[in-house]
Amino acid sequence: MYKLLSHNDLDGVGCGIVAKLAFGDDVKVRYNSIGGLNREVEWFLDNEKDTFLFITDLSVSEENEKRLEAYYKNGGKLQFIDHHKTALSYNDYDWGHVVVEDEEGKLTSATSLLYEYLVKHNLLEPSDAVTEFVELVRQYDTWEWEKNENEKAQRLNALFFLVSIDEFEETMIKRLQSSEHFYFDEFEEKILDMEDDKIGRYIRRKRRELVQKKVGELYAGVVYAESYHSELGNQLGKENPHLDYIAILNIGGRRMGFRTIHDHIDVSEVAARFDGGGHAKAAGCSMNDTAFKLFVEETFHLDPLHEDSRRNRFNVKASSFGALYQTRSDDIFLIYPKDEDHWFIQKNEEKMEHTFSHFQNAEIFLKRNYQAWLARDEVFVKYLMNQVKERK
Ligand SMILES: [Mn+2]
Repeated sequence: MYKLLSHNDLDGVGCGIVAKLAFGDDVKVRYNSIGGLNREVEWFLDNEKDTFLFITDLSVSEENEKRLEAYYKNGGKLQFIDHHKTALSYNDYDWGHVVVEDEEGKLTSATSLLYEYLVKHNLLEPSDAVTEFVELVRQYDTWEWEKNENEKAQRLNALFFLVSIDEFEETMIKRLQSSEHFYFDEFEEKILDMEDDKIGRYIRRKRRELVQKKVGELYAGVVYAESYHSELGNQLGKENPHLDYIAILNIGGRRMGFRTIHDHIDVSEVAARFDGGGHAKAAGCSMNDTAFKLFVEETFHLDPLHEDSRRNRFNVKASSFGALYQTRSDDIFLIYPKDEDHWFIQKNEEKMEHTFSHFQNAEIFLKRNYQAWLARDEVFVKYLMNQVKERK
């Protein structure tokens, strides 16, 4: 008999799927949250003998680590497989196999490592369909899909969240056993398209609710949302590069998330200010009193950011004729170049003293200090006509 203890995300469940392809009914699989794994390991060590234990995609507590080593030394069968940097010390054990990057420099995932292990030990016959599935899981788990624009990997994860784990597992196993290539069926494509539309509509609505607030030295975009935090944070971040990060408030859950698209910003540091944590690009925290005051009380009265005009033909960013911006207090700004490396801003006909080396820097200055937005073509044309009149 085999037992697999794995994570309850796509990569963790990918391990369960490959294990069941290899062992069929001879493997018992349990998916765990990060916290739940230790109880499962304790239960296993207390109760099960003669079972080969796999642990994938998660680390155990120090105490369980010692107990597992003792179990192994006593003849217990055990294999630990992971791809997290924090687990590299498990390679000191005979039963530990941790690889972050393979020989070709490709980032690994738990599913890709377990698949490789099973094939190498002749426990599973490789096939194109399984190889394709494993690669999608790997790309999703390592964020490589974003760089490669591999939408299929993102859709596989979306599908994973749309159905139950049991249903996902069962469907995928059947498909991988019976098909030459991995695919989504017609019904899945349909619900995934519907999900995409739904996310798109949600983001368009949330875009109009975004407020701007300087918190400490950084500029935050603040928005309330209960769903689709990754997609929302990514999209709002890209549309507002003048903001250092996006703070997403979930009042019902009394939690907040932080997302950034910028390499020079580490939002785990921002979250740490409020006793939270996470990764450089995505982090979160519970909403404590300080966070509530800064992000809720002090932003509630603010007007949302106005969107830039989207379909202009004449008033376009970085134009050598100048780009016109307006504000809620009816100020008019023109960003225009003297030459390639010198950009100026004119505020209501008067040139401001700052000089900028790029158009982008001038725009960031305007948006941070005045919350200005790119005016519509009509406003621009009217502005130019007035200019001509005045010159006559
Ligand atoms: Mn993983």
